[in-house]
Amino acid sequence: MKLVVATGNRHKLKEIREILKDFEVISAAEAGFFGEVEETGETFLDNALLKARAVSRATHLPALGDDSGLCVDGLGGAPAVYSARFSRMFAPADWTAEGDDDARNRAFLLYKMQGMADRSAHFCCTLALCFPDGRELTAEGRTFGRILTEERGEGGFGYDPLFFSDDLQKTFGEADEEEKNSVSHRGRALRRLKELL
Ligand code: ITT
Repeated sequence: MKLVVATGNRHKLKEIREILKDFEVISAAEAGFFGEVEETGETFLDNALLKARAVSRATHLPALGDDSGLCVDGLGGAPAVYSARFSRMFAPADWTAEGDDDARNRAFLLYKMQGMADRSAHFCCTLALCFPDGRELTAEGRTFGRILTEERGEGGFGYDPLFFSDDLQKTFGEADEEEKNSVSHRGRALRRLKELL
């Protein structure tokens, strides 16, 4: 089965390709989609559906949307759907940090969690697979752990170097791709979706 991944995030695309080895997975650009989908939803499910529907409609192919994020108990579940935009949306004007969005988000998370004793957190991934004929499948995966006080490991992306996995007993930044995919929110959601298919 051929499907388009409705993401602009190359790390997500790589993980999805690795886990859906038995599918023909193409990027949105390879399918001729260069648009931006506005993520106006308030839930992972809303945003996953927005992305998948837009790309399926435009390309006339089955499209997979992935909306995911980190939920920190001590922050009331934040940043959740705002994970990618965390520092851009919520950092005060006098807060500064170096690096790309991922590095700045990690630095802002550490800043927000200074002195916090409860560091438990989970990643959530909601997938929506939308077909050109209007059929839709959705699946969710979670993975639990805690947020360290400093980064460990160079692998992965986003918050991975700060997320100490309960399952792996190391950070996702220290894990290799196969280890991360075997327990990650995205791996779990994709395996559930395959069962549904
Ligand atoms: P698309 O919307 O184009 O798919 P995005 O990166 O904007 O790309 P999201 O809106 O779903 O995607 O935001 C996901 C953010 O959550 C991502 O940028 C990371 O900060 C974080 N995140 C999600 N999955 C992650 C993972 O496996 N490891 C580390 N951080 C992750």
